[in-house]
Amino acid sequence: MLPAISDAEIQTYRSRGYLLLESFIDAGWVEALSAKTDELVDASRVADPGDWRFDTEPDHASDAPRLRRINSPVDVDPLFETFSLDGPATDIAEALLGPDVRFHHSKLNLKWSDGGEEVKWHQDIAFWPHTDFSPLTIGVYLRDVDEAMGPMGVVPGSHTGELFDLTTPDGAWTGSIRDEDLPRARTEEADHLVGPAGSVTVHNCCAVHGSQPNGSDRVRPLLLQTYSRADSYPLLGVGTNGLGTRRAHQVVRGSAPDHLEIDGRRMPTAPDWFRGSYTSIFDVQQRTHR
Ligand SMILES: O=C(O)CCC(=O)C(=O)O
Repeated sequence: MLPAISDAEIQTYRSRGYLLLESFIDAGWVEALSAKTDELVDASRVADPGDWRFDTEPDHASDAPRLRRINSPVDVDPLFETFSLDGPATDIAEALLGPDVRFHHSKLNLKWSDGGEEVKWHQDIAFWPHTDFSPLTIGVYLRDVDEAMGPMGVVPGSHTGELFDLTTPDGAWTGSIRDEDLPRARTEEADHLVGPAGSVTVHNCCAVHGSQPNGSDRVRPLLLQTYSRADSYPLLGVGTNGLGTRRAHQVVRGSAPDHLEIDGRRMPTAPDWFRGSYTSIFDVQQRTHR
């Protein structure tokens, strides 16, 4: 199969740490994903407060929904599951990371009209440390997105630069780069990625990125899915936004490695125990043949 994106695009991702692929996803997919998103927004009107699927703004109401995010869409509907685990987004991940690719998590950031909240400058790797820096996030705009809508902004080349603390000086987690560090993060150089519905953003886990509030009268749905190389492991199982579901961490292209190299030593990998296959050392040792 031909790679989903060109060699030049792959080189651009490697050197700049991000990509914009305008109008990349075909209209059929965009319409289907968008219709499903509308259905879920309707479901949020009558959902119980605290429904795990929805992250809402404080003034969300049944007659005037204001969603920040739909959590883990792959666990919410099979359409999102196919798109992220064996669809066009997986194809892009394979072109950039392949042949062996692991899925980490997904989310659908709505950024509602008339003031949908900003995402402050940050680097994703601090939220979910991995054993390498291969993780990347692929975003798909489900509507046309312009500058006024708080598009994804990424600082070119920041993926190979300083890794910033996302805490206060006394160590409290803020999830954003400290104000005094922002000049070093060169955020004024950010490229704000706009494009028609179906446009794709890709950013590396170390790239400094963020987005402004949505000042327009249109919602800005951005479907985000994160992948890594299959031999990259999330540390402490953290970072699927608290949802360590069956789908998280699965290998979606190629196969899982049977060995890893750590500190220059080759060691065997363990099965994916989080899938529920672990019983106990007694059980597994007595059950298996030598
Ligand atoms: O939705 C956005 O504009 C940025 C999202 C983001 O950076 C994140 O959720 O980590």
